[in-house]
Amino acid sequence: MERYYQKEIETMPREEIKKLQSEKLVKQVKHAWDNVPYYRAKMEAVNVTPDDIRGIEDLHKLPFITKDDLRECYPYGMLARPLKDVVRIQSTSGTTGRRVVKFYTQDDIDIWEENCARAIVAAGGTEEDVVQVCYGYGLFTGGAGLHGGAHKVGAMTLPMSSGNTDRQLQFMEDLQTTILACTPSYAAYLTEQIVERGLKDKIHLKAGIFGAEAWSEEMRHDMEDTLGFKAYDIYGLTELGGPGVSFECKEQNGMHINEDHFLAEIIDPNTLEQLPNGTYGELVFTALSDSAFPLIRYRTRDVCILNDEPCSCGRTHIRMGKLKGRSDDMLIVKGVNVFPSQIETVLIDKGYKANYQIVVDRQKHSDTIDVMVEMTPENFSDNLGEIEKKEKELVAALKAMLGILVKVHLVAPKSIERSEGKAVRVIDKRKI
Ligand code: DLL
Repeated sequence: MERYYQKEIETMPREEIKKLQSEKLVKQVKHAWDNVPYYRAKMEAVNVTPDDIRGIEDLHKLPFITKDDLRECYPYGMLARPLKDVVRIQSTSGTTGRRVVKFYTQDDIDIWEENCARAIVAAGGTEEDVVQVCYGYGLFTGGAGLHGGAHKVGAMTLPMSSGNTDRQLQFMEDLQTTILACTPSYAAYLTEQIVERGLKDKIHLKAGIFGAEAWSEEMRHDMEDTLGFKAYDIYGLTELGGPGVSFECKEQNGMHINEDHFLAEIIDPNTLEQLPNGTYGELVFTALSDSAFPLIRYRTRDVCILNDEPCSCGRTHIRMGKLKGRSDDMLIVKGVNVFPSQIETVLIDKGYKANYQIVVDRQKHSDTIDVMVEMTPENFSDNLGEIEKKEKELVAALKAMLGILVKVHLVAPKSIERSEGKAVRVIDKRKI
């Protein structure tokens, strides 16, 4: 029987979900208007007041919030509660400009952890489980979110944080970890190490909860086939609290959005018009419950599709498809849109692993794209003729997928640096 963390909410009829969202939206808009002068000014600029918002059908009238707004408001400009009510912050790494700081009241944290608990239960987790959390702890939301979620489920939680692979594997074996939570690139590295060190029979994993970066279906199957467990996707972003905005169920076919807390839209990033479900576009979220940091129509830059068809797991919350990438991760090479995930799909399909790096450059006014791909121990060769043949095969497959010619360089196994957190897949020298 399918297990739920909050069955009543997770299986609520759609009409009721919409009604709940409408009620919460009206309150949230008023809360932001009353307490965030910056947001009030944004609403006034488009001649909208809280009285104009009577339900989710009026959402389109509201202005968007972007990362630039958050940077402008740094650090306290979006805070909607007095500091005495705030108990925590988490933050982005801030590699591209000012950091984003997200504030939480205790209620905000409880809801966030419950969202993560829903994800763990949907992946089969119970109080019998041993959950090894190797997302980074600290300012990054991954560690804290899954840690809090695992506690709420009542599972035994291993607060490992990322890195120190020897220790990760030792604990995984000794304490018989059943659920692994980390980025998919670190999961792939751990999988590789488990095989290499001959530990497969000593590992008891039944599920993985992997997110924080894009990963392909092929990568999922590769890990699942190697370790004999189920790998589930989980999505979230710091601005909305962290992981647990959405998560996969046993169907592994899209991530259920926790719609009692998040209202999702897909928009055309150019016209900013709402798009119907089933169309690719930019994901926009309104946080319906966040009290300290109430983001309304926040543009995530993530590109995906929404699916409102019923799911056989019984959850009624809408699903978002695997992310195609971020609109700001999307490379425009020779005028063509290229997502790293498309390249990954081809590589894994052709028997390689997700150990690759894409280098984009510009020479004589023309873009170049080079893909370094690690050979695996199974398809390794040091015969130049054979390497060239394999490279040509990949060039042809990538041309078919992307429509442009890319250069492929097969490199020795283990020569591309492994990541313990989010992997660095793209080096765009045009921006350097
Ligand atoms: O990555 C939160 C998180 C932690 C999610 C652990 C899942 C697991 P940020 O560092 O703020 O927060 O990065 C958010 O990461 O806008 C997406 O572009 C990307 N991302 C997150 N989850 C996924 C996923 C955390 N499942 C940004 N698939 C988001 C693809 C993802 N991309």
